Amino acid sequence: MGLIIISNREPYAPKRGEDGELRWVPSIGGLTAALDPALQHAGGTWIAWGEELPEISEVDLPQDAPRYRLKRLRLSEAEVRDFYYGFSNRALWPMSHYFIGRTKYQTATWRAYVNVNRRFAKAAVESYREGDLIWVHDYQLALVPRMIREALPHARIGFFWHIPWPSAEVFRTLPWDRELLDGLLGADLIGMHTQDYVRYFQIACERVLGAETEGDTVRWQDHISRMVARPIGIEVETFEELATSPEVEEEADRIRRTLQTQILLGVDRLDYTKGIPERLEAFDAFLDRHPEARGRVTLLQIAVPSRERVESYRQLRAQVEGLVGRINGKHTRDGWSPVQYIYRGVSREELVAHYRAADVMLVTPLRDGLNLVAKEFAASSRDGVLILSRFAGAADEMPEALQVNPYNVDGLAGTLLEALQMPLDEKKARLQRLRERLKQSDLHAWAEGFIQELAAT
Ligand code: ADQ
Repeated sequence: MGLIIISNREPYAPKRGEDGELRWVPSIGGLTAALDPALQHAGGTWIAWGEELPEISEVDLPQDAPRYRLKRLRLSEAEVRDFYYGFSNRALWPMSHYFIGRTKYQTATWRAYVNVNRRFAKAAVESYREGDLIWVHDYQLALVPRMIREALPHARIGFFWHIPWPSAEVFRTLPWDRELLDGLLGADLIGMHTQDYVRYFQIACERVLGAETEGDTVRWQDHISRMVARPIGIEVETFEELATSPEVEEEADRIRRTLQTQILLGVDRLDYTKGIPERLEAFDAFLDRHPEARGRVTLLQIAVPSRERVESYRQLRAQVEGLVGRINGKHTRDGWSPVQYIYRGVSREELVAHYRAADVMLVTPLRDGLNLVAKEFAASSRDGVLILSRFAGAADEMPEALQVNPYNVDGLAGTLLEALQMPLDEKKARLQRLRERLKQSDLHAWAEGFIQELAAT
């Protein structure tokens, strides 16, 4: 029995070294870390969009000891524009995160979405061998389960939706609400991060399709799909080891020595769902209210460039840079600036050194499917405090974090003070409980658990 993984992003990307040699470099992010080992173990195929060097259509991976085949779909410029930036990131992404005002529902981009989903499904059908398990990932590929099901009625198909599933009233604003649900319900097992998302999905199935739901199932057109709430985990030990390695400790010390203050940290893709402007406003309000903190606290915000071809992302960048400038202009004195802003991706070592150096981690999305940064910080920190939005899926599993409403700027400013003043033994106790829970369901358990359940359907 082999495994077929289907995702928009590929697990390894081709990079040409200075010597001209081609190397396949693992992609950053949880999906590769979780599924690459699983696929190496099972053997099979990974199907994804080959963004760099699209002329390479297939490769066996990992490069030095191949265990599975990566099939790379070549998307045309128009497909990238309409399927990826258009429908996935201007319709489904804002809608699922409750930003209806930012959606652009356009028939032309929907058509591209259908066509590209069909291409992914076709590639899966071609790769399929009797008994294989098929696991499709995320909102870019919601129609793929149905499309595969039509060609392979008896295949075992799983799907994981990595972003929030919104309330049915928000979901129903999508002009293709029926089609999307029907597409997903081609799967036998549908995973989401929280029980709430599962419940909202079932309500949408009832209202939009008139499907029957019972317990954790949805029955639609004589097929039963089972739902599972299974939040993704991280590689806890990898982060713990990295965090306590001499290089990372040294880098963390260097960050502390450079800043010479307590450190508040934010690490996000630069995305309007992540609540970065609200976080900056809260820090500004905090400095207004606590002049004694000036010169003693720095907010370090690391933002990874993201989806810059979409207008709202460019606007957000300008807004954030404007806010950083305004706050620094207002409070800077005697060689201290309140906000340090880094606009680029950083290496994992650098990232963990920042987690290690931080006194307080601010994870304050307005809406987030789960949020891996919160978990990575909890695994890496020595004695820091996690402030976590109640609108991140991870909040369910992390009651020891200081939970906040990110829309409440004054409330958040108050929580900052509480975090900065928290006694050491309380900080350690909270972190320890967080870490114990992270270990109970780490990244590999997440992937293996899902695959086992899919195999049992
Ligand atoms: P994302 O929206 O990308 O993921 P998140 O879960 O926080 O959000 O994952 C981001 C990843 O990128 C983390 O692993 C983090 O370490 C890394 N990262 C962030 N900033 C970085 C930087 N400056 N440099 C380098 N790396 C950086 C989507 C959903 C989430 C869900 C995940 C997984 O939106 O809600 O948790 O998928 O299902």
